[in-house]
Amino acid sequence: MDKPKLIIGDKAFSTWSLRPWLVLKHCGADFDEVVIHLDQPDTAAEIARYSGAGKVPVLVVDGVSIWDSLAISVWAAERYPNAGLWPADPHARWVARSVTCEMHSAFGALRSECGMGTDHPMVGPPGPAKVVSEALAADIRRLVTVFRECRDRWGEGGPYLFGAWSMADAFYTPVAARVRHYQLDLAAHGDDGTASAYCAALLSQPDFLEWERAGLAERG
Ligand SMILES: N[C@@H](CCC(=O)N[C@@H](CS)C(=O)NCC(=O)O)C(=O)O
Repeated sequence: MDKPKLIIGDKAFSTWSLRPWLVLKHCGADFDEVVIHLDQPDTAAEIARYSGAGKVPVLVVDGVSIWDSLAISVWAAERYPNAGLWPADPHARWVARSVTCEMHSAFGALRSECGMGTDHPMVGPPGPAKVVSEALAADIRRLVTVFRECRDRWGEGGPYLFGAWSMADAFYTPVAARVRHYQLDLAAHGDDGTASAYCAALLSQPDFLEWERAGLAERG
């Protein structure tokens, strides 16, 4: 197998890129990184060199492009079966896959109303507090519930959703960054402290801190 190449967007704000990067780091994978700056005149042409879907992240392995953060993460789980990307307990594993897919396909208001970009980076100090719409409030309440249910039932043994760090945590790390940047008040949406402690754990995880340092350096 060739050394895989992960094509990502700017570390300061490419939330989708962060997920498989965290996953590959967790697996101890040896991979090269190619950063394509987003929102530039040549962004589309640069991405098109790797994927017709026109989005990053893309992982190139043996000349084959795997696009989409979930597809890349599933590749990693297959390639590194002993890395613990999914919980060992089958019940926890079923739910870990469900919450990972829920993050991938839902939370539309959180994504659209709390977007990340040059003016709203996921690194550095928080921006101004967000005025929370009803749709966003519903997403935050759902997040708080997901976090509490997973932590209460399976969180023993570590600070993450299923105790030890798993793929689900990779998918919720950008959420924690949005919560921080937009100063979303989790307690006002039903958090008993579990969700905010979980977000703090994600944002102090060493691989995320490495990504954040690189994102800050990118911004100069
Ligand atoms: N569902 C995709 C979404 C990827 C996505 O939206 N990527 C954004 C960057 S964070 C992108 O490539 N934007 C470039 C563009 O639209 O020009 C995934 O999970 O990988």
